[in-house]
Amino acid sequence: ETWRIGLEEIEGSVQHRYAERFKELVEKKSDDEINVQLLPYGTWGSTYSALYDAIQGGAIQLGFGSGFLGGTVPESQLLNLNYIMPDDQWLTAKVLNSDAFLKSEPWRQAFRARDLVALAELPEGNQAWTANKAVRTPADMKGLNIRVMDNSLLRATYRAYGASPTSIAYGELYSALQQGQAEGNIQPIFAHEEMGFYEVQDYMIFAGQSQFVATLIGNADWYDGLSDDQRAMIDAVTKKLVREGHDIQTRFNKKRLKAIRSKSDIEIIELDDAQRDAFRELARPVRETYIEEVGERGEQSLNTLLDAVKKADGKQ
Ligand code: 6CS
Repeated sequence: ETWRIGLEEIEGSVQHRYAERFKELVEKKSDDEINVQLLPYGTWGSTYSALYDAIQGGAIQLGFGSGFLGGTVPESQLLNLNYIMPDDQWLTAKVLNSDAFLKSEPWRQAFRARDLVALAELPEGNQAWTANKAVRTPADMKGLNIRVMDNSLLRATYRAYGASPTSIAYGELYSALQQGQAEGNIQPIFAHEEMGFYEVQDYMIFAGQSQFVATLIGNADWYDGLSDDQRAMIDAVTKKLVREGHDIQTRFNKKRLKAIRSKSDIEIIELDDAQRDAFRELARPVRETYIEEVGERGEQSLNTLLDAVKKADGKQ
């Protein structure tokens, strides 16, 4: 039996390392009855919607869905809202993978309604902005042609900051930045490095707005057709990979930040709390936009997440 897993990222990425570990664990636990095949970005077609379509249709059993998944599962845009998760990245990984959120009815149904199951959430690290100018305040972002993933909530968020967001495919982003079709970018550090984006940007800004989060999705019919033992195995593997996934992203992002610092003279700007608060305030009403655009199941998903965050924060 072969399970294929489609990745939104290239070899050497956080998704790829996670998938390698998923493969190792599944093959070992199944005594090699299951063979897991990794399909990195570029091997399954050129647009993310082709990947999600293939998973929905069952041609590919498993894969990752992040910012672009909003077109397929609108509720998933929840994971793109800014300033809703704790600053503590490990706490975020735990909350997103808790039964209270991941197995909650609204979240489950959002994926089921599109013939998908959400098996795990993979936070891939804090995202940094890059731009060809220094950004410290919303005024600095005014009119900035910043590239966002194709996701209406991200567009709404960056419009709220005053920017002019534009959506460009991941594979076309390097040349778009180089040629000035986009003046800014938003990525976790490892991606700024491995895709070379930092080479064509002058400033890197840490505003603490959100981690990059991808959902490990599976085809619902495929999942329902598995044996109970196989489903329990997936559960055990994804549970184990919550900690490992966090460790992978931490290691990758630390190392790649060092590499960026040593290979370039990009200027790194850390916003202080007051500067972050200015963006935090502007991001707040976008929660309402999410509810308006996505509807009741979106509102329930947001409330479930905010509840889970509050409980986890209180227990810290
Ligand atoms: O910005 C993007 O389009 C892509 N960035 C990362 C880090 N992963 C996949 C995503 O689609």
